[in-house]
Amino acid sequence: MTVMKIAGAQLGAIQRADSRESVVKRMIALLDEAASKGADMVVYPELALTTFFPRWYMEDQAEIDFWFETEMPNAATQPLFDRARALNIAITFGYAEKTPDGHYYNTSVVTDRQANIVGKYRKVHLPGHSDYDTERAFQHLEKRYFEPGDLGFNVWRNEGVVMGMAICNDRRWPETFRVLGLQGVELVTIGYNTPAVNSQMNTEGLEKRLFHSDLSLQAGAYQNATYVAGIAKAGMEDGHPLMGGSIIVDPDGFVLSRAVTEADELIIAECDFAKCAFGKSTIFDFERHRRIEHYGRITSQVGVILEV
Ligand code: CDT
Repeated sequence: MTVMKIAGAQLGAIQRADSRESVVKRMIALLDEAASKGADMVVYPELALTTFFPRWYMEDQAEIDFWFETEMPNAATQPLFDRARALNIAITFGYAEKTPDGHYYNTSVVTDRQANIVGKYRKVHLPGHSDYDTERAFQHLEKRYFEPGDLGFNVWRNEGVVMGMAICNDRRWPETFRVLGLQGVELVTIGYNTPAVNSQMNTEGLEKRLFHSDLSLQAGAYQNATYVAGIAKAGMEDGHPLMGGSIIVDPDGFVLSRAVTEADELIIAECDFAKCAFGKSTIFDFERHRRIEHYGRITSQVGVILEV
């Protein structure tokens, strides 16, 4: 039975001019803090190395490529991997990936405690739009800069725990968690960059945004009897506010640890993965209770078909 101390390393704002090297220094400071608190694993946000660049409309491919990593680890991130290995701490973080054959993904990787990359995930649910949208208060151009992930939702047995990854908007889709749940997932790590305001509804406040994040993460944890770590990049970034609200959730859906700032902040929770077994063998024993004969629409239909 595995018990791990899981830390969430919320990052405060990263400005457009901030270098990868300066961000990695902040990530290492949080890693050192996590080590001092006995953490076994640290979870960082989506697109952790740079500002949330999809808020900026760009046409020049060279300008776009600046935000992407062509290898991982690379010169800027090697110190993070080196420190994680020295501290014997597993890590997971997100970055923009450009593949050797020219594909662009919103990606995350997870390492073991020796800093070997053992898993990679490419974001499936890309929110936002592809072209400049004059109706929005600000842009969210993930559909412009990324392709939908081609790897699916996978799990890895890492350090004795069945781990899966998802990224930001994925957390709002129950399909994400269920596909991982069907592979016995015990820890889902999810980095995010969520604007604190809705670009299409200026009356929607922070309270509702935080509630929807909690609701999604807690429901995903409970309904699949898994721990979930949802970790933000937060704060006033390039003049645009990102919400905080990083949480670690247990398999009953309860929040074990919550960030209280919108800055660099470490949260930590002891996770006893034996606690996943009860829900997985009772109310969410999928083998006994799921009725797939009634779920066909989930994979055969995308949008709503109104038949009444
Ligand atoms: N990064 C990311 O996926 N953010 C989205 C914003 C949705 S509004 C276009 C999220 O779901 O938090």
